[in-house]
Amino acid sequence: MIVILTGGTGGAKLVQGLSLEIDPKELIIVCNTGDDFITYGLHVSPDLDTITYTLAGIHDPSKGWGIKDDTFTVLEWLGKYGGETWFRLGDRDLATHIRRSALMRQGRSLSQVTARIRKSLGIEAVILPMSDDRVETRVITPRGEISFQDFFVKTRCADEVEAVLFAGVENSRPAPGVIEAIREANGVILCPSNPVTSIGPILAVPGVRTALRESRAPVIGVSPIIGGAPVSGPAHKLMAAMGMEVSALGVAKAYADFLSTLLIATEDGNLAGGIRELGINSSATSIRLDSIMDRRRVAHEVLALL
Ligand code: FO1
Repeated sequence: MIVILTGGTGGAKLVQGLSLEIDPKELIIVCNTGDDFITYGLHVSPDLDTITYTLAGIHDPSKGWGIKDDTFTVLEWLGKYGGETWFRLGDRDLATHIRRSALMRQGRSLSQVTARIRKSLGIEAVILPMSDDRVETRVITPRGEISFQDFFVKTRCADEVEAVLFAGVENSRPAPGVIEAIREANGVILCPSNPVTSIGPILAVPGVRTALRESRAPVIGVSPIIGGAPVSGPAHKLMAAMGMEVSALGVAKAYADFLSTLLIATEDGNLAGGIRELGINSSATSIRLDSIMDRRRVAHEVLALL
């Protein structure tokens, strides 16, 4: 059994490759929920949904989020009534949010609802939120504290970042099954997701980091940084704001207390010595995940390292 820790868009590419290289029944995927927010009274869980849609084969590969061929009629009409439209919720995607929110209002937990949705879509891999408790990633900017979606989507990462915090994390508990999965795993994989806002919140849930440190299974990471620049998204801005070096070495340092091996880009091969000094092995290869073939190949290499 393999446990995968992931965020949304970047991580989903490796998750897709892994699901094609190994029996999906052997995968337990733990997703970041720090990006979750409420809009129009609906609970939006972007990373859970990106992983779910990817494994169901209904994701939109061009946008990296949402459902392929979705339409935006409801959003258009909300706009006509003066509603906010900066967060592009598609019509089909809205069905997920309506169903999730209705079940949660009836008292179901986020992990129970996530299980129902993935089973409805025929997904065999287990998908778990990092926590059933509300943890909210907040970005501290010169104009004040804003939500992650406000930073990421509404203002397109334009704000200067002073710090990032995970509101509510201290009192959160790992979702049922998360710690047990890490303890019993034959291997743990950290996707090439943003170390601050995708993997960071998962590691901040009390008990998760300790379980990784104590795990007897190898923990393999794939670097989200190639040659000093993130493969996608604002990782550089967020890592720099948190005092991290924006490189595969910086990523290795962030995970140094539990990582066995970091898969890095061929062009970052010169960082292997520094990573080695942290007590972490590294393996340099092409880690771009653009095509399905790339995703399968990198997944295969990660599984071989395990
Ligand atoms: N990302 C955007 O850049 N613009 C959007 O309008 C947008 C809508 C959206 C709707 C549903 C969903 O599940 C995700 C959505 N995302 C959108 C992606 C998402 O918010 C981010 O990629 C993640 O939070 C970062 O992992």
